[in-house]
Amino acid sequence: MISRRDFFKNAGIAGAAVAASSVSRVAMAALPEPVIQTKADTMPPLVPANGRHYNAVVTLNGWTLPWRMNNGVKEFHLVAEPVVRDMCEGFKAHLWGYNGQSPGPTIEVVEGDRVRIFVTNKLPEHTSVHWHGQRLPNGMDGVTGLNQPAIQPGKTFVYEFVARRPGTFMYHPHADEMTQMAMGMMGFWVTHPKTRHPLIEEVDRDFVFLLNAYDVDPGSYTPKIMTMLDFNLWSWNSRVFPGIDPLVVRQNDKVRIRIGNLTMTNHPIHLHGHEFTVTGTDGGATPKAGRWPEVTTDVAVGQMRQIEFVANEEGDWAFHCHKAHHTMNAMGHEVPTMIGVDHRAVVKQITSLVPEYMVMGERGMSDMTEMEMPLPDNTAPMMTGEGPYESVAMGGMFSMLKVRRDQKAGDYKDPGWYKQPPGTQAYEWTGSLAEPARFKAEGRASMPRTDKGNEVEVQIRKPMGNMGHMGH
Ligand SMILES: [Cu+2]
Repeated sequence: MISRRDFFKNAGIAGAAVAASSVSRVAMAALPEPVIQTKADTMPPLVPANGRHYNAVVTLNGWTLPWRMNNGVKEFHLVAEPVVRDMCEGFKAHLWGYNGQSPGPTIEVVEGDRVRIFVTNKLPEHTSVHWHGQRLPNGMDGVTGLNQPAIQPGKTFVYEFVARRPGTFMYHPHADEMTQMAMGMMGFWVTHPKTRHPLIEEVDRDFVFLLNAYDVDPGSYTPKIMTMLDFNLWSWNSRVFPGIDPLVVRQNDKVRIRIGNLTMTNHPIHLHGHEFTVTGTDGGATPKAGRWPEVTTDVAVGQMRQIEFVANEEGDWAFHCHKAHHTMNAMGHEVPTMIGVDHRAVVKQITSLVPEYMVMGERGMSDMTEMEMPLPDNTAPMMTGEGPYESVAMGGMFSMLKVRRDQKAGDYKDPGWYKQPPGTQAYEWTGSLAEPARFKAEGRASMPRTDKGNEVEVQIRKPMGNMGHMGH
């Protein structure tokens, strides 16, 4: 992560949108110049230069779109276009997104703001933008064919509405959705409350990200858009571990994390070391009576959740999707389970023929971490991530909450690894070991079956005919 000054220096920002005061009246009649981001770094919060003040959010491996104020209207310019996204070191994906990145930039406004969004289509096919969760005039809802004609390639449409409801939202196309979302077109939207809100607390750190998934064959660059469930890259903001930045906070900070799910399956998001409450969804703030402590919350497809907690435990705490397959990167799922199978003899024979041959997973899959098998040119290692002790052996939807006593307010810089105080870390037992006492009874001994009955032979007929592909 880099400083805000570097943000403007390095981000390749194309000028005018940032400094509204220096823009002439002629320029104000024209489109706001689009602001483009070329990097996948987590940008510091974009402190509002005008309009009502708020505590800006931090987009994980992303950024917030600057606006210009035009006669009291906040004007944004989104450009839908093909982008190259660094999904992690050594792995680039050819995606579609907005303003140079996938996901697109986060849009942050204040309740009651009048917002005008110019959307320019630089894709090879038509698109539109749906503002998920917003109260707005029907003609601004963005469903192609239903609410508006499609935005054809090369055309620009204008959406304008008042951000009426404070909360957590997202935007995405409502035109060829299967393709366009599988290609990475989506972005976050936060509407801050105008005044102190009884159900929306002020927080010290406010992180946002979207859950997305891709199917990119190892060695290739473009997602397979026909994939319905068997994706091989489970990402946060189009990044996979170890490419996802940690969420860095100061001890005792009040932290909010907002998550939206635009994949094809649910994700139970799990935080270590702390309990949180779900304080809101894309439907609004959760009434206080409906909040209870959790350490995992399921984010279903098309849902958003905002969780809050006080980060009062120092350390590096894992924060991840609890579906074990979602904390891995590209691999073949057709690998059979080999645990407990000794291949040594076979391997010796095969290696004399095929020197690089290795058996996958006979002691579990963590061997895959150290696997020296050559990877194709453009892919993410399946399980990796060098930790302070050894490899974390993770991928996909995994990151860390880093809580530090001496982290400065507003500083999001990675403080490095946490050093456990002496005597507070699990350690190896080197004394003598007694055999564990095992329960001696036979299975079912507490409720023995008295009547063994007659063995019945069961024949199973699988459905054939037009369902024939199921019976194998
Ligand atoms: Cu998941």
